[in-house]
Amino acid sequence: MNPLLEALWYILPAYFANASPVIFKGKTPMDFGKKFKDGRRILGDGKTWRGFFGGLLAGTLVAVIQYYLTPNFYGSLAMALKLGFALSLGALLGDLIGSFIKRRVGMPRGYPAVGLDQWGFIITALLLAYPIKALSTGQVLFLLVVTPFIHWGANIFAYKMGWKSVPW
Ligand code: CTP
Ligand code: MG
Ligand code: K
Repeated sequence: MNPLLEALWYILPAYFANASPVIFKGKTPMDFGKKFKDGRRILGDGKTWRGFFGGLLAGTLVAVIQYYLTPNFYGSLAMALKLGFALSLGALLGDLIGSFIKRRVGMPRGYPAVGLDQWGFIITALLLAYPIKALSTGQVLFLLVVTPFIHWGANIFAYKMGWKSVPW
């Protein structure tokens, strides 16, 4: 496989984990409506338990499907499961860290934070998955460059589909 295509194939579960909460979104917020010391919400209503676990499941499932399409890329189903789970958990945790930071600087839920929204989830996904299966430096840089564009494209698509109320 071309190394750049390989990098996109590798990161796919993280993209799905990050995007699917838009569809799975639930009601109970992960911070249970609680406020931080600064009087603002810890995470806000945009982060729900259902979205979190739905994203975790969707991302891991994507890796399982990928395994059956390209078994040699993963070597074993267990490897695909581990990698898919780590990428998904990383993506979702990065998104939570992003929301925590956004609330601390006073940005309301849904407010676009350029940089944080597009890179936060990918950096934590790469960090958690790296010990399981490493990418080359070139592949990591490639993903850092293309992810904001894919993120924007996916959000515009979700907006047009009526899944999101804002196109970012
Ligand atoms: N979502 C969810 N649970 C998550 C992550 C996302 O339910 N753990 C859903 C929410 O409905 C959220 C939507 O997916 O509004 C889009 O996610 P995102 O853009 O990350 O959230 P925002 O609403 O923009 O909130 P924030 O400002 O905190 O990023
Ligand atoms: Mg958002
Ligand atoms: K986000």
